[in-house]
Amino acid sequence: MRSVFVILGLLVYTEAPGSSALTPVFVQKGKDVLLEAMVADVPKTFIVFQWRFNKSIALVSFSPGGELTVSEAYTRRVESIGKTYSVKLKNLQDSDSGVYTARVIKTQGEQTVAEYNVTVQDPVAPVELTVNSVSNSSDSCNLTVTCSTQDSHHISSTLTCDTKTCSQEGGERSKVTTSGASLLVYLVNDSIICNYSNQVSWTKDSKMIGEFCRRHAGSENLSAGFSLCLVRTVMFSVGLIVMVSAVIGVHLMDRFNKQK
Ligand SMILES: *[C@@H]1O[C@H](CO)[C@@H](O)[C@H](O)[C@H]1NC(C)=O
Ligand SMILES: *[C@@H]1O[C@H](CO)[C@@H](O)[C@H](O)[C@H]1NC(C)=O
Ligand SMILES: *[C@@H]1O[C@H](CO)[C@@H](O)[C@H](O)[C@H]1NC(C)=O
Ligand SMILES: *[C@@H]1O[C@H](CO)[C@@H](O)[C@H](O)[C@H]1NC(C)=O
Ligand SMILES: *[C@@H]1O[C@H](CO)[C@@H](O)[C@H](O)[C@H]1NC(C)=O
Ligand SMILES: *[C@@H]1O[C@H](CO)[C@@H](O)[C@H](O)[C@H]1NC(C)=O
Ligand SMILES: CC(=O)N[C@H]1CO[C@H](CO)[C@@H](O)[C@@H]1O
Repeated sequence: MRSVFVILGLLVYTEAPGSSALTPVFVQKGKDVLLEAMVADVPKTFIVFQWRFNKSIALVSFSPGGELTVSEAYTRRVESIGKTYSVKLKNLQDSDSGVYTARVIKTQGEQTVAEYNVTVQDPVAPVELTVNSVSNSSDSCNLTVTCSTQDSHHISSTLTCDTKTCSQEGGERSKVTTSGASLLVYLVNDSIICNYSNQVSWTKDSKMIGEFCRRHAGSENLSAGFSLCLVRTVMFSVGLIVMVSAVIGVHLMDRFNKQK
């Protein structure tokens, strides 16, 4: 009889953690995180409602009356949100990365009601996109660019332009760093863009291709060329009209004088 009880207890215990999914949450270092208890799941009668870190470390406990007890290690870092059993953990540091679990302890066992996998990340470092080399001719222009991050990651890419469009050799270039940030170099319209990002932040740098390949792609180039041509035509026409008018004027004046 006793062994049946133990087996049942084990069943309840092993089944409970699977009852709620582990939700991934990314937080920027120094910011706060809201740990929401799925309040609808909280049974009416329980002994204690508890938030734990990495299964073993207690953060806070709520009594059925809603009374809050904050563990010593978390004093002034935890705030309860209304009467919902949800808590806000403030000023997160790297050591706060881990699994946060809300558990309801009842006379007949424990139940997990919410579970979060919190990852604390630093914002990504600034990036700089540099043009390493330009080779151009009358009908093509090639560029090699390198994107460097201030934390020493690099990625290079080669661009080939004909008189109308530019393309990136091998398509978009990307790289994922060991800390999980991704570095991406890609072409949009007539700019080459480098984007360094993680789950909490991103930085970018970009260059207009037109700065390096004058005759080639670049939305200004063709329209600029066109407007330059227009200006020349207008100026030439105005000049011609002035000259013709002058000639006619002189001629008319001459005739007028002769008639006199
Ligand atoms: C919490 O668990 C994570 C892995 O889930 C581990 O990386 C981290 O060091 C643990 N933190 C503490 C304080 O135990
Ligand atoms: C929590 O998320 C981090 C980052 O995505 C991952 O590396 C880790 O394996 C996750 N931990 C658990 C227990 O799922
Ligand atoms: C640019 O690259 C293309 C393809 O690799 C090549 O055909 C072209 O000659 C190059 N142009 C210049 C100016 O180097
Ligand atoms: C190629 O680049 C050089 C240096 O930037 C520039 O002086 C030259 O005019 C360019 N040639 C063409 C055909 O665009
Ligand atoms: C690219 O050009 C199109 C058309 O001019 C514009 O609508 C779009 O916003 C541009 N994209 C970017 C990323 O600048
Ligand atoms: C850079 O990448 C991040 C993450 O993918 C994205 O949210 C952001 O809009 C991108 N920035 C630019 C300028 O494309
Ligand atoms: C080569 C190229 O893309 N040229 C652009 C120059 O400007 C015109 C008018 O704005 C654009 O239509 C072209 O795409």
